[in-house]
Order: sequence, then C-alpha cells, then structure tokens
Amino acid sequence: MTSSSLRSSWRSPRHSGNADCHLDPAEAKKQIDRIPRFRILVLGRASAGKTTVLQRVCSTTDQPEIFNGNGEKVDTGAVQGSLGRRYHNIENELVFKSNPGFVFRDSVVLEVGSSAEFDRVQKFVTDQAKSTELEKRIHAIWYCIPLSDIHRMVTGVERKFFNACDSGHVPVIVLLTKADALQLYAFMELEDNGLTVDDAREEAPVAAKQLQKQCLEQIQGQLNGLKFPPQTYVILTDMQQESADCEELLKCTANALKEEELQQLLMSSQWSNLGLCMEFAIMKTLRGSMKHVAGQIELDSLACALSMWFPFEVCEILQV
Ligand SMILES: Nc1nc2c(ncn2[C@@H]2O[C@H](COP(=O)(O)OP(=O)(O)OP(=O)(O)O)[C@@H](O)[C@H]2O)c(=O)[nH]1
Ligand SMILES: [Mg+2]
Repeated sequence: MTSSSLRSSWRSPRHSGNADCHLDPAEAKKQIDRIPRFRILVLGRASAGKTTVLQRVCSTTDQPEIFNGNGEKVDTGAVQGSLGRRYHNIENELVFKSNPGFVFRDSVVLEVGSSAEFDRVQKFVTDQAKSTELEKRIHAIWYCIPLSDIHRMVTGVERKFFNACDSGHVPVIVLLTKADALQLYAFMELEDNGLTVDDAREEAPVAAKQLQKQCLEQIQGQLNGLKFPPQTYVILTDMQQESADCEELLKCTANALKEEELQQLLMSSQWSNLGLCMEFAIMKTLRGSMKHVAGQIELDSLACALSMWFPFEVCEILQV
C-alpha cells in the first residue's frame, strides 16, 4: 500500500467512537486515525485579532463558512447585523474554503455584561475536557490577549476564565496579539524620557522588544498562579499583514499536544509552512529510525511514516 492510499483511508469519512481516550492508548490511537480535521477553539475579547489569526493560519483573507451544530451551512448573506453573533456562537463551526483541514469555533469572552455567554463558553470548555470522542472534540484552545491595550492586558474576564475553565487534556495557548503596537508605546516612552523624535524612532524597536518581554512576564505572573493556567504563550506581531508568519504559533501548538498522532494531524492540516512539516518529520520520525542499522530500515514504511506529517494533497502530488 502506498502512503497516499493509506492516507486516503485515513481521511475517509468516519464514524464516532465511544472509547475512553484517557484510559486505553490503543483505542485512542484508533480514534485518532479516524479524525479527519484539526479542531481549534479561539477565544478572546472583541477585536483581539481572533479572525485575523485564523485567516493567516489558513492563508486567506476570506471570511469562513459557518456550519451549525447539525453540520448545516448557515447563510451569511442574511442580515449583516447578526453576522458577528453567528461567527461568535460557540455552537457553530467555522471553516475556510482555502483550508478545510481546520475546523474553528470562535467566541468573544466579554468583560462586562452577559454572564450567560461566559457560562456557555465555560460549559463548552469543561464538556470538551470530559469528552472521550476525539473525532468531535476540540484539540487546542487559543486564547487571544491583545498587547495593544497595555494598561488592560489581563482583565477580570481572563482571571475568571483561567480560574473557572478546566480544559483537562485540551491545551490552552495564550496568543499575545498585536505585539507591533508596543513600538508606539516604546517610542512615546523614549520621547517622554527626552529623546529627539529621530533618536526615539531609532531606539524604539529595541525598546519595544524589551517591553514585549516585560508584558509577557507580567501576564505570566498574573495567569500562571490561577487554578487552570495556560500551558504556554506565543507572541504574535503584525498578523494583519497577509505575509505574516504563523510558524511559532503552529510549533507551540504542536508541542503542547500530548499525542504524536494529533501533532501529525495539526502539521498535515496546515499548508502555510511545509518547512515545519519537514522539521517535525525529521525530528520525530526520521531521527528515531536512524537508530536502526541502514539495512533494516523498510523504506516504504519509513516514507509512509514520514508522509503522515505532510498535507495529504502534497503526498498525492509527490506519489509518496
Ligand atoms: N496592528 C495590528 N493589528 C491587528 C493585528 N491582528 C489583527 N489586527 C487588526 O485588528 C482588527 C480586529 O481584528 P479581528 O481579527 O477582526 O479581531 P476579532 O477578535 O476577530 O474581532 P471580533 O470578531 O469583532 O471580536 C482588524 O482591523 C485587524 O486588521 C496585529 O497583529 N497587529
Ligand atoms: Mg472575529
């Protein structure tokens, strides 16, 4: 069997399993083999940069298609005013045509007002933590905190989320978005300290890096002591630019996953950075096989194992 035919069967429509993924690794692996798409929940305040991150990961500027809980497409052409609510309804799934390997859910966690919305998010997250169906559950959570609002980086809602929402085995990664905004803060601080405009402009990039480090430490200091702290943090800069790089985000997310099969699923779902697929294939699979004596390596099965880190479509083209 070539790896692409093996991958075809891996990608074929599957049925949901009920086995307990916490207890039986063999059953968990069987279920993972049937998962076709990587599922991410993205959370954060309004305008935190959530949609922009998803667009960059899927290499598109389009809006996603929306599917309701029954898998039916939701008509986005209707009343514009309710569009935000449709994107942010945690029950709905968002899929970009450019990259259907990812399924997203997107919800705004509000600082004030509707605690019903927060309760829905909390219930969803804790249900995911208990879920034994790998096929349907969320595989990672991205929580966006914008650095553009340097005086309100961690607010009550973040403290509430990381104190109340137990995501269990689903890793929560904090995305510190809009880090480029710190350049302006750094510039203004340098000017306040008496530098000329030209000198302040020249020194701003270095000062902004320093400020970035301080912000990260401050946020870690506030979140890491809470009941359910995030697993890791990623700083994102200039994501509004179409050429923005998602490598660090994808790498951090992959490393936060416990199961190698889920790491493979993430890598093979993303098409924006094939170098990353290569890196994981070498580090995780090829390096392990190098321990064998050359003559003992089964080239077909090695190629197949390596191909699991790459998008299915790439393997098909290469006939791996
Ligand atoms: N400077 C800067 N702007 C950004 C960055 N990421 C996103 N933006 C801008 O921030 C604004 C809001 O971005 P969105 O991605 O729509 O934010 P959102 O969290 O999806 O917003 P809602 O869905 O309305 O809650 C847009 O104008 C983006 O272009 C960034 O890294 N740097
Ligand atoms: Mg949005």
